[in-house]
Amino acid sequence: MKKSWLTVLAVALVITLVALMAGCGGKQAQSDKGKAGDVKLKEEYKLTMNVTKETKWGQGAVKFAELAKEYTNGKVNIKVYPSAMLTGGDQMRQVEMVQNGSIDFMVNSTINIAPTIPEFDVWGLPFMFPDYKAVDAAMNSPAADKLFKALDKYNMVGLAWGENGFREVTNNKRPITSPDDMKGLKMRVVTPMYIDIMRALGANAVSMNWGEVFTSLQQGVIDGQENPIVGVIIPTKIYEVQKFITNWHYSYDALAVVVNKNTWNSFPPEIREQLKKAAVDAMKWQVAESRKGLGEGIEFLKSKGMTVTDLTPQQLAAFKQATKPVYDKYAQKVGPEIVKAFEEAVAKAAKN
Ligand code: X2X
Repeated sequence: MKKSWLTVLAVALVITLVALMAGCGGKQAQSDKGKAGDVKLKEEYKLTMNVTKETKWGQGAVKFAELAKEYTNGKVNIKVYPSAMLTGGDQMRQVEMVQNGSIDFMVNSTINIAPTIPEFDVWGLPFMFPDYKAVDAAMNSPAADKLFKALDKYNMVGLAWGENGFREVTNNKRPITSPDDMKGLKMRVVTPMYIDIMRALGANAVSMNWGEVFTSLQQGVIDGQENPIVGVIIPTKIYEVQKFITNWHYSYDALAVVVNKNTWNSFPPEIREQLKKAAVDAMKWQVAESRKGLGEGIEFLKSKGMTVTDLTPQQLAAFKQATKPVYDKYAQKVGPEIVKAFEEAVAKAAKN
């Protein structure tokens, strides 16, 4: 009698345990399924950028896609579309497409964003940043967050900052050491602020999509262009069609990883966190990469027959002075509060 009671008890215990375990497992499976069900993840998320995957910018975008996949355990699959191919090469339209959700993500230069969101011109204001220290101070300060707040009004979310780099000027006519040397040169630029800068220096500004630049330089339709050395000029072989380069650091070009707000809101918090981390980690790597090998890069350009010109502080001052009215004009468009926050970050960096 005693024995059978014990047996019944043991059997009941086992049944209870099995039921409990099954219950737990069931719940676990259910919650996993629930998550996947809520997410309604797309098979593929589109990411646009203006350049090829060989550029430092392009490598950063590829890295972001890789880390996004890794950190979300394969749930978020981002496909990188280079050379503004989703907008038929129209580099400025990429912003509009991310804004309206036709494209989910972009890793874009602030230059291409500024015509839509004027605040973004703050990065490129002529001679705003003397060096990387000043750039980093601004990038890691609440000043930069103000720009991501501006994105919100345009149905987009900013995830991280990257770097296209300091833009240096190349041309086929002569070495540039003073604003006078710029007179009459047909210079390809992208946006109104850069057109104004080139005009202030006496150059003939031509607005043109990046995709047409190499051939236009080759055919002599334009005399020159401006872009970062390590990030763009070397990987896109601009040295093959340009003879002179001047390191004038006249304008800094940041990159932003941006996502359409509806796409962003469709992700559960856990995935948002993972994607944010993927963007921050990828861009940290990208910024370091785009600063590597400048010395060797300059030697390489020389070996390819380019004349490389460095400027004295006095020579630089002449360019700064000539472009000051453009700085003031676009500081107004950016908005005094953001410009002040950036200037303060730069000033603080100079003191440290
Ligand atoms: O068009 C350019 O010069 C480039 C590649 O730097 C940008 O997209 C801003």
